[in-house]
Amino acid sequence: MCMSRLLRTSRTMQPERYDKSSKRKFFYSLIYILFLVMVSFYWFITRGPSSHSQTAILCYPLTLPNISRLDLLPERALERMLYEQPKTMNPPRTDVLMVTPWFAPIVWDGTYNIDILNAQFHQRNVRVGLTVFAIKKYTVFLQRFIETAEKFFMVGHKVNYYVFTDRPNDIGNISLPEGRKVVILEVPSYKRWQEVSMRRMEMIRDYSQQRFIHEVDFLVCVDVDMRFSDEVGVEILGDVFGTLHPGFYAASRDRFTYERRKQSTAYIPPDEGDFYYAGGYFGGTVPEVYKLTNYCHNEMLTDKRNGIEAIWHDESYLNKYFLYHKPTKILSPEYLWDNGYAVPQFLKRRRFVAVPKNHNEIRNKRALNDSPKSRGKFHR
Ligand code: 5GW
Ligand code: MN
Repeated sequence: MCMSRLLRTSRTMQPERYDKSSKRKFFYSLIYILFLVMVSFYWFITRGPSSHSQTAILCYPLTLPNISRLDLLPERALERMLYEQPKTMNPPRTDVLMVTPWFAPIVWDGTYNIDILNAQFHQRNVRVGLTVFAIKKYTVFLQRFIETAEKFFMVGHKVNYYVFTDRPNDIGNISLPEGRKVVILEVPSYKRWQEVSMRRMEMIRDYSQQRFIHEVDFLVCVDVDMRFSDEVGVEILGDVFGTLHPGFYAASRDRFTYERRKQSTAYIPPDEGDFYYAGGYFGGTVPEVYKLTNYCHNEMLTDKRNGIEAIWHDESYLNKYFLYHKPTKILSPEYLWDNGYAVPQFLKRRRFVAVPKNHNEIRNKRALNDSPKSRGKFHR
């Protein structure tokens, strides 16, 4: 009697207890699963899908094939080419410096084979942006600049001409063959010519971030008061390059017109300096040009806050940058010449030459009297 009651009660009690604890278990497992889902979701969004796939490979090295990025690199080989053998004991030029102490080549005629370089750059389908500023009256230089560039600049490669101007209506429609085009970028003009020249750094920086990075692989940034008169090709391209100023290739460092006032961020002491680089010709990959222009612009702003402006403006900041961020390639004065200088023996080609300008006509009169620039480039 007692037993049966006990049994009955236990029979009736047990299923009830079982039901309650299973519900609780179910509830706890649900929370546990939810927790797992949340943790993995958090891990996924913070670490990203790239580490996700890597971890999979690391976790299951035996079940998944160990494919790395290195196995997916495209195979590129040159075609058979016939050309003169390079001679270890017979360098192509002995009259000029062909390489810097940090192993950056200096580009001179006769030191490279353009066919090999073209084959390499065609394989990579390289796109080049040529930036040029035509502010105020300097729009007059644009027509000749582009016409001669079409004859000599990166022939056979993809080129975007980026024309920064405050007068987009002054620039007629320029139609170019497939793969080459003119892009007009409307920008403000500054009153002081020093500012016109210096603000190029800021504008190249900003457009590198917004636009150039999506459109081209390399940037070449030059003056507009110029004409191309011989080939300028992919031999100039590299991570970051500067150009030897035609007025200083033979000068000793203490004669360079670096900024010599310690108060300026562009200051370089007389016992430092490799070369005097020209402000009117530099370039490189878009990220490298971004870093360079960002540096130069920020140093200029710091100087402005301190009430000082470097003696040769953007050129001074560029020279400071290249002193402590060595260029990976250097262009010889073949790439930036001025016929006001006597043509020396070693100069086999003049590829990009300054167009003489009537200073009174092209620059405004007031500007002519307020800076060393008015004394002219041959009297530095
Ligand atoms: C105007 C007056 C004096 C100096 C520069 C300018 C000026 C320069 C201008 O009014 N508009 C303009 O677009 N520039 C840009 O800055 C041009 O791209 C020009 O090539 C560059 C550098 O100025 P340059 O070429 O007069 O400097 P230098 O050292 O080659 O004579
Ligand atoms: Mn110029």
